Amino acid sequence: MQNFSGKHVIIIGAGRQGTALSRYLVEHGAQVTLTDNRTEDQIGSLSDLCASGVKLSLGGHDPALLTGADLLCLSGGVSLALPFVREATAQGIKLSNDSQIFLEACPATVIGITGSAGKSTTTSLVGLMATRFNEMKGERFKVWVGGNIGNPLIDHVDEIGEDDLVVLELSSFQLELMTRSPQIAAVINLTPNHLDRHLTMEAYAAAKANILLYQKQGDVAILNRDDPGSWALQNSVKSDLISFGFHKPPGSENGSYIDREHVCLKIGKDNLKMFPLDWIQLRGKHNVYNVLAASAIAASASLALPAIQSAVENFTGVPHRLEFVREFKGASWYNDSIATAPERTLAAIESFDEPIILLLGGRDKNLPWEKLADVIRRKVFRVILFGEAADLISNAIGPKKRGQYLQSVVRCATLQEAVKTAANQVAEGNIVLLSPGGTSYDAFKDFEERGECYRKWVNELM
Ligand code: UMA
Repeated sequence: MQNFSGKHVIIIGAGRQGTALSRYLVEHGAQVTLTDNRTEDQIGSLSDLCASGVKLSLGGHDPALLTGADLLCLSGGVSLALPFVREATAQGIKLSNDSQIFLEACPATVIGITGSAGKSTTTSLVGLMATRFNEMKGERFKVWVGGNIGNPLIDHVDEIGEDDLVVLELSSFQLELMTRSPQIAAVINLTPNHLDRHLTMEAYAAAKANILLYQKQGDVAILNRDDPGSWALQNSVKSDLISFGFHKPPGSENGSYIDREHVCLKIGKDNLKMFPLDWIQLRGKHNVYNVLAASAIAASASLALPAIQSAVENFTGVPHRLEFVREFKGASWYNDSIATAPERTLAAIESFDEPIILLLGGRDKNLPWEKLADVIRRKVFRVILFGEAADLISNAIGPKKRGQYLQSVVRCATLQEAVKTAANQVAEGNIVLLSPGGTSYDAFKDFEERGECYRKWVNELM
């Protein structure tokens, strides 16, 4: 639906996506009602939106709003299983969201990036590669980076020109109901995540597959050869496939890989040495994959090699993702608040060789903890648990076994208490790592607020 004039649109969720979409739709002539479970006291002032003509219906979702509605738009945090959404579907009201409407309206080439982990790092790095390329070309176009990374781009779609380049991070929540795919679409990995929302791995994978399903001939799909979840999506590829992985793509396949300590690219019969691995400034094997992914994506968007090289050399990462906070008591303290699934904590642990004091907890998403618990027993020196999932994780780790590397598991009520406990336990040469494995929603607005609080409390330690 692209002519919104006079259409009755209901938007659920007065967060970043919902407010941005409300502004866009009202400017395009729609009659917009924004509804949220929370009250205005809880959300904060929405007077600017009201002044622009958006109607508010707060403190719940009144089913009467659906009468006469043409379209219902969902924010990422809103489940398709919500009774209000089910009722709309039963009444035949079309569902959409900010990303779908963005892709329908955007005149530029869009690079869409999704995955279970590393989306924001890969999106930011591709954004930097595109920016460097643009600088080298004399800034002839604009680069737009946004989406699930934090800033919905729907607000800016009218400013975007045909020759611009968009790098868009997409979540499974956004993809779940999309029927439009970006011209360049990457699924960088696929491991269990958000199963509290999608319920099954099949449903989660099906949501992710939508990034590929609506591509056309001439588009490009990017998949990870070494990740079974991503690689299994080959059946959904409708376009040219470029892949990435540690080993050279076999036969006639194209993609990025590692050879003799260099990231390389194979396209047809050509093998290009792109840059040495030691240019990568990020820690961990998972970040080497993110760089391989970004290099394959950039190459498929025809970004020149010097731009790719310059971005890799200068990229130091994204806040809350294995972010170095400070040295204290001779130990290095890291903030990996983005790790809201056990798999992500696993990747963080694998990034260090030093003794780790791990701050673990938050809210569980109905994910399995056993694999992480096993690695913790073998590779983590001390664990400090906090938040709602503390008991669950403690049970998964189990009682101390003879000969295990893990020395202690301590339980704290809050993250702040966990930071103080870590400060008492820490010794020179340790790594103190907040990589919680659970979401922040038991105690914080989101993972960013949790990461910012952690950073503040760590910086206050004396
Ligand atoms: N709400 C309702 N009814 C409901 C559920 C929620 O009214 O049944 C309301 C809440 O009261 C709240 C609003 O909806 O006011 C929250 O919506 P939201 O959580 O979608 O918040 P936004 O600020 O719009 O954030 C969303 C993304 N959030 C989610 O997908 C959960 C942000 O990703 C994204 O950065 C932002 O849009 C900009 O695009 C966050 C995230 O955790 C960081 N994403 C997940 C991930 O990366 O794994 C998917």
